[in-house]
Amino acid sequence: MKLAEFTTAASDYASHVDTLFALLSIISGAVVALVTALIVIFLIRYHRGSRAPRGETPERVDREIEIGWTVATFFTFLFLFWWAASDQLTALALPKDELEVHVVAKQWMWRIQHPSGVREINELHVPAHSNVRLVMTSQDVIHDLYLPTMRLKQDVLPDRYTYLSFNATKTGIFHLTCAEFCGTDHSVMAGRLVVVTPEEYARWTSAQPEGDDLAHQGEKLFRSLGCSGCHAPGSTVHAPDLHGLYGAAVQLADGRTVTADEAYLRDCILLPDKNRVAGFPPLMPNFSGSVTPGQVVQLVAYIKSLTTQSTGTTQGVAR
Ligand code: HEC
Ligand SMILES: [Cu+2]
Repeated sequence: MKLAEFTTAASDYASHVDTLFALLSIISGAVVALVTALIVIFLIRYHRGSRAPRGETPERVDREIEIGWTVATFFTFLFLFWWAASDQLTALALPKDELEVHVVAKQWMWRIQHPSGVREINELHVPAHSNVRLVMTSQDVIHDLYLPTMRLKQDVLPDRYTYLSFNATKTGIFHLTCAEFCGTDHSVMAGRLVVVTPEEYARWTSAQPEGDDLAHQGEKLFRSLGCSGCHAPGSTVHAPDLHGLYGAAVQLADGRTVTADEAYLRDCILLPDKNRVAGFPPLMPNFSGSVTPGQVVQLVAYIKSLTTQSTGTTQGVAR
């Protein structure tokens, strides 16, 4: 299969962006044409020595023209703003029952981890007609994931999660690049977005050995890093039970109440001082020097699976 053109629109959202772009081009073109035409007309009509009347325009006409064009432009821009904003908001609203794929950027490659545990580098396989959500972080500097055929672009930052959601409507091979100058080899930090049918995707991920998905990898780390020593039921340290934590509201020692989302879980591991849980001794150690971003992804997947276990951790793959 050939790499598709940058200009291919491979999702409904991409088509919306294209429509908006065409509309903006038409409006801009019309304004350029109008201004140019007026310049030329006035140039000819009022050239030196012409007999065109040069008296003052009546005040009423002046005012009407002034109000007319101000109101017209105002509403045109308001309409464009509404149009663009509603498209953008639809793209940002995270769809339900999505396939969550983790992306870790580093100089100069993209590391991808699927919920089934399958990993790939500089290639992102996704099923067509499925809501895909990318959960992205960087291991070093600021990168930016750019999927031109989806008309999507998002900064990928160290120590933070950012997200991109899309639903590919076309199968094929598309561009995937870094759109933020990130060092010497920035220009080679490119890859391929491979959109396959859901059946092919399921076949592709199930080639991975059983029990090696992200959550299981995280569970192993949870033991080897000693987390379980404190967090397991019956440990001598008074540490919170992590079952049912994901998505729940957590009361913090400083009085804040926060929702335990991915960013929160990540912060608990890397920046424990930021979120001390109320009612527990502040004993959660800082793991920022001893775990890689990839391992944090696995730990977070494991902690999430403690809540979503009934539905299984590899759900969302073979849909
Ligand atoms: C020395 C014991 C100890 C170890 C080891 C430890 N923790 Fe903790 N952890 C705690 C305590 C105590 C708290 C609650 C108080 C606080 O926030 O410091 C906590 C809080 C947490 C929270 C927030 C829980 C909540 O209810 O909001 C998470 C998530 C967490 N730990 C994950 C981990 C992970 C992952 C590891 C291994 C990489 C780990 N912990 C290792 C003691 C520990
Ligand atoms: Cu980059």
